[in-house]
Amino acid sequence: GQVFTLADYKPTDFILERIDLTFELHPLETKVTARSLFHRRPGAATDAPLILDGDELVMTSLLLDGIELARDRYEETGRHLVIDGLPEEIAFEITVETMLAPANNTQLMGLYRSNGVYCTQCEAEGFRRITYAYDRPDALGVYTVHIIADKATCPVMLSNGNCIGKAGYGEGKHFASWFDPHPKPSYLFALVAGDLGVVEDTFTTMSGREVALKIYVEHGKEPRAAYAMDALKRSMHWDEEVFGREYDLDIFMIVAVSDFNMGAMENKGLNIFNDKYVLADPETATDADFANIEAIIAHEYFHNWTGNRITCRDWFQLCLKEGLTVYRDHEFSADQRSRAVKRITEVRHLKSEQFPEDAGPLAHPVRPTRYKEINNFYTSTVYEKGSEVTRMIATILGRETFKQGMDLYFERHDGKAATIEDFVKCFEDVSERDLGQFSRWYHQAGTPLVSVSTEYDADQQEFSVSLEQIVPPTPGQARKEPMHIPLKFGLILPNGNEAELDGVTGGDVTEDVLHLTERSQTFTFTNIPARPVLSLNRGFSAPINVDYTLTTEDLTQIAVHDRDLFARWQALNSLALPELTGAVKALRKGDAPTFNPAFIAALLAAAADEDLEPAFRAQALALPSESDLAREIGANNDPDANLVARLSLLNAIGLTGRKIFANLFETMSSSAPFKPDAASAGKRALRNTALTYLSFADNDPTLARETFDKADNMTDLSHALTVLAHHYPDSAETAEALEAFAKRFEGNPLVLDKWFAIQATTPGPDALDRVKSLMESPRFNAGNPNRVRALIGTFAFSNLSGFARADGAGFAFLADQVLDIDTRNPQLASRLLTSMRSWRMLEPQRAEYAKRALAKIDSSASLSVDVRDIAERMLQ
Ligand code: B3K
Ligand code: ZN
Repeated sequence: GQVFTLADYKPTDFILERIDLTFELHPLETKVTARSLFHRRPGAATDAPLILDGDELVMTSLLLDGIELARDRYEETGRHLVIDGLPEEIAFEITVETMLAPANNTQLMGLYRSNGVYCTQCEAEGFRRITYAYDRPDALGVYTVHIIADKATCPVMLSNGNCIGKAGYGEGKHFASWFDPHPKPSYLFALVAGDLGVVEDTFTTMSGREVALKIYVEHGKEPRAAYAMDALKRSMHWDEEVFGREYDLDIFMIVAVSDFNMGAMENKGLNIFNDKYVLADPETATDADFANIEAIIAHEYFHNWTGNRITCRDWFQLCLKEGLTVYRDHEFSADQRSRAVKRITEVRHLKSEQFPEDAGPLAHPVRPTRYKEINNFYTSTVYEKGSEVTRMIATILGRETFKQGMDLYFERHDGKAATIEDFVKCFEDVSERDLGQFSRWYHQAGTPLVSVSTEYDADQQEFSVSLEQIVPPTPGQARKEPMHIPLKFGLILPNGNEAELDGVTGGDVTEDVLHLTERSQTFTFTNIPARPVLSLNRGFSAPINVDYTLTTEDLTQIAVHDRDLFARWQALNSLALPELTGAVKALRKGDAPTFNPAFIAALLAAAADEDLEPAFRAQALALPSESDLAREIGANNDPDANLVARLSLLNAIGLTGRKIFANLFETMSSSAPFKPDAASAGKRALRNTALTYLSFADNDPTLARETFDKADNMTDLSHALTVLAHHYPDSAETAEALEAFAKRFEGNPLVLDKWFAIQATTPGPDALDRVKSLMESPRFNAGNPNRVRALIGTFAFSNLSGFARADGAGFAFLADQVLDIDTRNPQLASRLLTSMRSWRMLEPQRAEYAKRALAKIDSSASLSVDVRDIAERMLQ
């Protein structure tokens, strides 16, 4: 397959000025006429041909300045349209007419139909499935779009920018014209046409302009868009307050569709969303759904500045818009909710998704330098680690200077396509700091490991911290240079107070940040009156692994006294991990696991501590996941032992803390009407966690069943169903509850997705048969990505013991599914396949089965580029 490399970047030979698109919509015969105005770039070769991108296009006509082009002037190569003999200096117009069949477009890239609605997805390279074009982010043009469609089936016709006209058009048809004044790359183009309901509101910007806000949903679902609308207005306000960014068109639209390959898309002025991230009400959405909707609405809106106004020069720079925009949405949610709890959920997510990616065959730098299929690089490394890198810049520079750097970035690059170097330069210029070493975070893959040891000299009253960093080898990068790692820290004295920092030698310390820049470095702090406990990487200031063996007493000191709540959670987590790994060791030797009562006591103390917010206590009680445990063990993993170890610890905690949990279950309940805010959600989370522990302690489904019957919101209902399905899979209570749930929500696909996901995550080897029989159920729909992800994706990504079962049947199943789905939707298939990214960490027998499944895929002759790329890298 073809490899694209950063080093090969070259500007286009021609400059696109504007493009006029006319769509005559029809499910099987949509005619697209694209008229583009180009001129030769000054300095480009005078005989250079115009080379436009295309993918599976049927071209029915090609004109140059309105005149049909002779057959010997152009060539269609399958992926390109090459036109020769174009003018040297004057601008010229190319008119391409193509025929599309949106109803047959199962890839969901380009123009397709979802539930009768025409919609588009162009990022990264979908526009070339609509017409021949410069389908690359550095080709910015001004778009005018005309849509012609049936009045009856498409009363709504939308595109980017502002609507400049709408009228009847022949029999039974009408047209609408849209003009977007902001030059944009093709990936931000969008079109929607169909019969949709709309929710409307307005927002007045900081300079007093009124913006019309519209959210389009299926008829009847309008009330479920209210929360998304509220989140949108809060996002618009926040971006003005915090980043000084104002919206720039008269209208902002969101359309929810039910068939979508990802979460949402930031098309200029016309965001298109997976309806999962728009629709919510207490009866059908969980607190997690509400939080996701808020975050994704914000994320796509924030792209208007970080992505759309300033876009990427090429796709290697993807993190320029994604990492930065994730950072912005994280900060937004932190301001809307509890900052510490938000940070804990982010870090949990980072560790369970990005860390395994960075430690396995798919590891790649935040800014990659080569790809075969760009869609395979919309990864948690580019997004989440990219966000962490931005966060570290803010940590190193401090809030104020970071803000100045952002302002400079907006000023310098507005309306342009930029690179990571451009971005970093802005922060260097405002801070006068050299960020050269820091930039290695963009270029070196792998999670750094920092080993820590400390020493206290009572006579000298000196405390020294020795740090050593190792960046592990990753595919294509055997040797790494030392990174600049900013570590927030504090020294906690025996009385629980923080030591005042007086002097330090051995390295750079700015306020509460210690800058590790050498491979190994010792920082010595003077005038420390008593042996302190080092609290390191507060707030997870750097995305690293830390090897630092603290005693239970020291960790408990942090867990109880740290003024950084995140660090308290982190300490509890560090206490839990050795309990789990110890239990795994015991189980694999055939012994019964035992647990340290001091850990359980510390955990229960946090659970019962009424000074702590409920959401934090729920997070503390949520033990490290099976995937965290697998990573901690590193090699030769037995997922069954990992599962049992974790269940045993839950059981021990449940038994010891039975009273506390019973009490929390009572006191955290509320008779007030449901509110989705963070404080109410925190109480529900703590109460539901208590239910989980109680059901462990009592080994009885009654309480879960009662909770299920009484629940008046989806958070409680789906949690109770999860407890029933996971802990009592074969009980009558569970069977009845599953049936009742499905019957009640038969007409609501998003809720049925939960029903599938809950059953797909029932632990243990039986899960596979369950998944297979659910696929046979009439409720399953292989054509809907949300449904496929809910059942097959959740099984493969989130059910480690079920998926990686000892006989390899889970892997074989996934291979067959990937091969089948790949024939319709390569992006969905390749994403599912990444669930096997940690296969080398399994014990040899399972790893062998995983390898066979991958080899089976790899040996298939008719793979998409997407799946082939993942399979190959996974086997390398
Ligand atoms: N930019 C889109 C993702 C496009 C994915 C293309 N395979 C959504 C987002 O990150 O906001
Ligand atoms: Zn994004």
